[in-house]
Amino acid sequence: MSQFNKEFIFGTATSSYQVEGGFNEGGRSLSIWDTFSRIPGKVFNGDTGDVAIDHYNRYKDDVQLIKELGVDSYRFSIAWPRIFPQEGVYNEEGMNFYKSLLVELLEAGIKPMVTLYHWDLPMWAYEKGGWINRDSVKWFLEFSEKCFIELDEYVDSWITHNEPWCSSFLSYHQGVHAPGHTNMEEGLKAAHHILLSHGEAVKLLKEKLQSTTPIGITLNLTPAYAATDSYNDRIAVNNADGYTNRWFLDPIFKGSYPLDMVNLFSNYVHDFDFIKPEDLKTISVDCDFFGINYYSRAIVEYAGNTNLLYNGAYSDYKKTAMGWDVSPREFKELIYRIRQDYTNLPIYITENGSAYNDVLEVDGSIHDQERTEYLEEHITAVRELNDEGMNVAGYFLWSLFDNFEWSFGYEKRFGIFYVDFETQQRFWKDSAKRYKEIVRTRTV
Ligand code: IFM
Repeated sequence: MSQFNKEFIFGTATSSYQVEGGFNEGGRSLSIWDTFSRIPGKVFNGDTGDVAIDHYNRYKDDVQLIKELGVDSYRFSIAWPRIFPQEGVYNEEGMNFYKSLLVELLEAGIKPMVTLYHWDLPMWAYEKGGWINRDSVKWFLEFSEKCFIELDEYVDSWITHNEPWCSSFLSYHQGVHAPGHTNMEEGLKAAHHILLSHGEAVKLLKEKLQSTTPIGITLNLTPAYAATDSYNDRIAVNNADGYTNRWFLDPIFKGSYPLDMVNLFSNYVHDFDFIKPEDLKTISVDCDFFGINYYSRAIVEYAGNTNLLYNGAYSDYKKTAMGWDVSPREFKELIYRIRQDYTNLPIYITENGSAYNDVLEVDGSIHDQERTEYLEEHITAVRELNDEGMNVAGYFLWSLFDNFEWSFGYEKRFGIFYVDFETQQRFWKDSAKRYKEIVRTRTV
């Protein structure tokens, strides 16, 4: 049985809005998620991130848990409204929170991987048009520059954006995430400005600030498979892949948008003038690594009555509590494809994990066998990929804790630590114990 080498990074991940709470503490202003979660019907059970798992106040104890878990690295994100509660108004107290967290991690021997944007756009930015306003690139740069200047010395690697597909299409086209708009043109503009802000932030760190800290972007990629071999289902799979994966991979790695999708989108979008001539050069700037979040494959079939001509189709795979297929084989196929079609950069799996309906036993144990199997299967896939020379440099389990799962509120538990949301007590699930063993022995 082969082992992970000493350089391989095992980590775990969270994001600011999902764990911090302290929504009105330390000079933080409101984000789009504070507002969206208060709109009846947008989030399951009316849950909000006001308190979340109170990581803002409990971060020291949480870092001790990460240390006990034994992982090499911890990935977290910075809440933009803590740093710039209003346009152009810097909040030192907010920055000090992240400095303290970083110092705590470093003292515990844990490498910090820091994401700049994991969806908590300040309301002041939203009120000026949010990501559909090209000025969002300027606002994001002001925020990034301050974070780079203040925090770069503590940070092991930077991620500009987490899952631009979610912060653009899911948020501005499908309306499932904040701010809840349902307009395809807005989705495309948001995606473009988010990608552009990524490219500009990378240039800022490397060229203006002359930093050598590695920086990259994280995409959520969902390999799509056709329900049948029919010609119609082949169109469906092409479009699903274009909308979910290629619309982001192509500009980042090839410096162009896929023309088949431009063609399809042009049925619904008036003009593409928001894409300026130099933008794609900026978006395809050289990075140091590529982050992939992988959860599941998708099976799709032709649906002539939909804008993109596809719908999700039936699959007989076993499912997580999100209804997502457990699909480690397709995970490997995705990485082969990235290597063949897109990049040789080191890949970090910046998220991978599963939600299940956990039961807290009276003795404080949680026997989450399905999650344990899920992580074993996916980490085995990573090891096999590396045995085949695919250069996966690290794996971050999502998530460290049960937390605010966006429109599902606290209903879906992704953590390897169970959180009692009433008492804020943390409990080791069996999956956390198993992950600890995998990390310690560097074998699955
Ligand atoms: O919880 C989310 C995370 O914020 C982004 N990636 C997917 C996770 C599970 O849905």
